[in-house]
Amino acid sequence: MKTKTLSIMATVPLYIASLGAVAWAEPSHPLDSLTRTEFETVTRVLTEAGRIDETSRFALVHLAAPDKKQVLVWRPGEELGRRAFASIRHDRQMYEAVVDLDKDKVVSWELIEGVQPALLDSEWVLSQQILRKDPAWQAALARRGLGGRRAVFCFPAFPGNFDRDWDQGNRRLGMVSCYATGSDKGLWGRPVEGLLAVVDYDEKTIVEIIDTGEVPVPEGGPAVARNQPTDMPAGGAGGRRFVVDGHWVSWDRWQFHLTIDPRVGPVLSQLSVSDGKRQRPVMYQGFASELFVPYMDPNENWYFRTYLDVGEYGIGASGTPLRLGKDCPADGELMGATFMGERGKPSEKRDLVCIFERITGDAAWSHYEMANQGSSMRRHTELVVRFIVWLGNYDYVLDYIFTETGSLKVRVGATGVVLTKAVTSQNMGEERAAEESAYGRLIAPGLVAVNHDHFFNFRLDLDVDGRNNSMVVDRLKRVDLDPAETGTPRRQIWQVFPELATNESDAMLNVQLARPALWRVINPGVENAAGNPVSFQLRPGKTAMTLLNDGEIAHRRAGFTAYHLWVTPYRGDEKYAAGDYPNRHPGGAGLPAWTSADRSIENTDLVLWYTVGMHHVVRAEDWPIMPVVHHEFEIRPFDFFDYNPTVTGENGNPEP
Ligand SMILES: [Cu+2]
Repeated sequence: MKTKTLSIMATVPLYIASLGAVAWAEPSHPLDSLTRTEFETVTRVLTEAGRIDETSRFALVHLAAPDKKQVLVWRPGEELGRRAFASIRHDRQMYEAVVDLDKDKVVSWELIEGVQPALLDSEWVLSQQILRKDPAWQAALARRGLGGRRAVFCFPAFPGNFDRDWDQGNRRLGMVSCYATGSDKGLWGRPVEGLLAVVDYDEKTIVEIIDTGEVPVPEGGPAVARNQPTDMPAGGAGGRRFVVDGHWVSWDRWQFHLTIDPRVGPVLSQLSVSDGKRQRPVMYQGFASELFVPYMDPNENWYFRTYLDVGEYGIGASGTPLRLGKDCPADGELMGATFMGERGKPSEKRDLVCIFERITGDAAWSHYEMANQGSSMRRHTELVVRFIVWLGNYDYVLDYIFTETGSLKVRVGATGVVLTKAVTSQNMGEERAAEESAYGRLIAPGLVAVNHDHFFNFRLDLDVDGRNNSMVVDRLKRVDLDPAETGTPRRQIWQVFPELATNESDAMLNVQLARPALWRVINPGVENAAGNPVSFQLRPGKTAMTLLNDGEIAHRRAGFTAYHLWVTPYRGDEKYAAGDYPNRHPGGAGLPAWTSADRSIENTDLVLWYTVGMHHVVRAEDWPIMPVVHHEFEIRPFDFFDYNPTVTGENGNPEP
């Protein structure tokens, strides 16, 4: 392989070899998560500086990572430059602070006007309390034969922004709806339909009760939560081949840094692959930047359900604790995280991520050679970083999967309990059934599961053999031929026509079966043995396109769903596809705003934003618990290696 630019390969040292045993408590790399002591320092420094008091609420606290340039040249033993970012609600306003953890100093404190943080833990509690002491609400429950000893459990959700009277003034509002408890049938099949409270968390009052009439609480479905999980035996290749050392994970050719962020969940950084003696960078960072789940029912109790789960609720801190041998194979390894509590006290959440190796039973490749009647086959083995988040009723299994063939697959599994609406119809043969199920499907007596979408956006900061990359769209197009010219009777073929995306608008792309294209991030300065620029391809899998457009305010709030792929020049402060504060935002933030300048994306540091979509028309078999529906995409080497990286033996690669 020929290298045109100077020693890019030397920029990724093998940390694992150099660090030895890393104590969890002490950060040892600039991207390591904040430790308990560091969280405590944030609270102390901001308190001593007079910025916060006991009424302040921490909405988000995480590492303020050093500049990417500094991280890339950092070497073990050098200063880490530890800083924390904190987003704080104080006196009904939002502030952003940066605290220097080495110097115990407030670096910045800024008022951010007109924005709202994600849901605070205390607002869960308040949702119950505000309703419980409101006589009008209790009367509405009593009319339904509920309340008192027939208890309900209530869930807060955010109301979006629909330009209603109470959308003005940036009030801290939630929409609270309830489910009847006291049955062994499971909570989510027993909605208290037609009753909703708009609550003001600052005033601790109900702004409005939306009561569209009583619907009997359905009997619900069989409870599933108490089913014992079945055992998951060891999945490895006999003897564990992966190493977890502090935040660093290495397996086969792969090496990466792994942390768990309270907002986005797992963050994979500085991913690289070994190739002979070189360690070659592939991606600087990747994580789930937003999740949009709009429901498709215009009813007064349902229209606002257009959730932006990452920005409005946060998925990292809602990770399910995983169990070895139950939620992942027995020979996996678990990783936890420390998060800041809203009152400034950190707490540890254990076992949020499971790292494991598995032999899938698939073939990595296979061939039968006719000439010598020999067959060769390579088993497919992969390393999985698993994170499972529960968001009320729904659960998502998020797997980052590394393969020996050099690919990173991102797999999202939707599961859990679908959101249902109580109706009077018990069967589709009944008079009102068609009308009552117009926006969903009757999946059990008295229960309609409402149609909805899931759109998962991933921020993928690829650095293919270094930072200077370009985006190439290889378009496959039919070419009509003239037999008189070619001298053969063939009249049609397809050829590959590469197009360089020079600006952001060239890289707003959709998956289209009728207009096939390869999306590749190339390094124009590095060639493989055949003289082609090295690249990684983003290969979409099953996905869906939104059916909404800018005529709908909920769509404008999730403007990133307008395209499957966006490509932007790297900016450290552009992290979330729907913007920093999507909660109650009127729309247009994030990708649509950043790309409006149509910046250059040629031969520069690129960030890819890819959205995996799913239209969910619920079926009976999704009840009472939904079998996992997987959606997946792959980032795979394309002319990055000189040949199949799993070919062993005389070509010099290690034996499996
Ligand atoms: Cu769904």
